[in-house]
Amino acid sequence: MNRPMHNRCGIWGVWLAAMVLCGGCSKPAPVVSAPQPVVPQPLPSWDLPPDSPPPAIAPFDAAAAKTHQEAWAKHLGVPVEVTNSIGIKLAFIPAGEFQMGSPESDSDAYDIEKPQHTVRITKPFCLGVTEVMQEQYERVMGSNPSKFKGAQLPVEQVSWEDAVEFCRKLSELPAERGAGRVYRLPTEAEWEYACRAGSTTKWSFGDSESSLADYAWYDSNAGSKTNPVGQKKGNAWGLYDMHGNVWEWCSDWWKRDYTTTAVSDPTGPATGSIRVYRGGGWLITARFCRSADRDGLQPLDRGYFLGFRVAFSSVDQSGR
Ligand SMILES: [Ca+2]
Repeated sequence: MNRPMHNRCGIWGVWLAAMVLCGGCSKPAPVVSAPQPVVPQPLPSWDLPPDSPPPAIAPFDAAAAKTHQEAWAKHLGVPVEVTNSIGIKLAFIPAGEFQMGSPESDSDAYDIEKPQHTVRITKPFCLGVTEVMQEQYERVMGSNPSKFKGAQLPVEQVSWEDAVEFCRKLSELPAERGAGRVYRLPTEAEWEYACRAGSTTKWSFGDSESSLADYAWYDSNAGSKTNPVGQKKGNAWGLYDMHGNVWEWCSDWWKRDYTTTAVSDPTGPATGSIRVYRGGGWLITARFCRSADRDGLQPLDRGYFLGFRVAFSSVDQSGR
């Protein structure tokens, strides 16, 4: 196993080292700076066709999340949930806006989650309702690198490069080409937007850790292993295991500091040496399973805590 490089160091680095996943933290501890005031930088008004549904602008509750999802799917002539040719289910995620990162008021948040800033997702997309399962990975790639074996367990010990190659090969399957679905990893912003589903709390269901076991496999209930995907409660957009089970690669290069400026459809830095992963996992505490939690590893690193889910940009079948 390659040695993970991580970006939060401190407790996390020491803890990972204790798990024998890491020979120690090779990056210097981050310099803790005084919180900077967030200066609101509004985006221009939404420029949507007159017949478009309203964007899903957080905060909104679970009922409104479903309403936004269904209205946009109907508008574009696509299903709210689609099952692809190898059984991967993907949920439609509408266009919208949210506050990315953590507020200063969250005592669990790290500096790398700040400043909280406005992010607009202008392009609807579809996101796997679960992490990619081992049976799906093996069908496409012809191999299964996972430490914990099981057809419906999430694949792990996959590098970022492996995950991207899976997306490429999946996109080339005749049925997927015919459907016009080009798979990719979600951007970090898409991932958090989809995870929050309108929520502004630490986790998508609220701020109380006492409910996390209903939604996530983490150190308190996972039994020191991964668990079959989709067994816990989903979020308002029908996504499962966004908190816990395995961490999930995102497409972005790592950037330590967020912008204070509102941004549309951010894709991360143009270059870098570390890729982002999100969502917490089976071996970690609740704090690291929060919606805004983030970290990164080198693109060829692998770990039995790290998998992925796939996305594709929404295919408009409305003829517009
Ligand atoms: Ca997960």
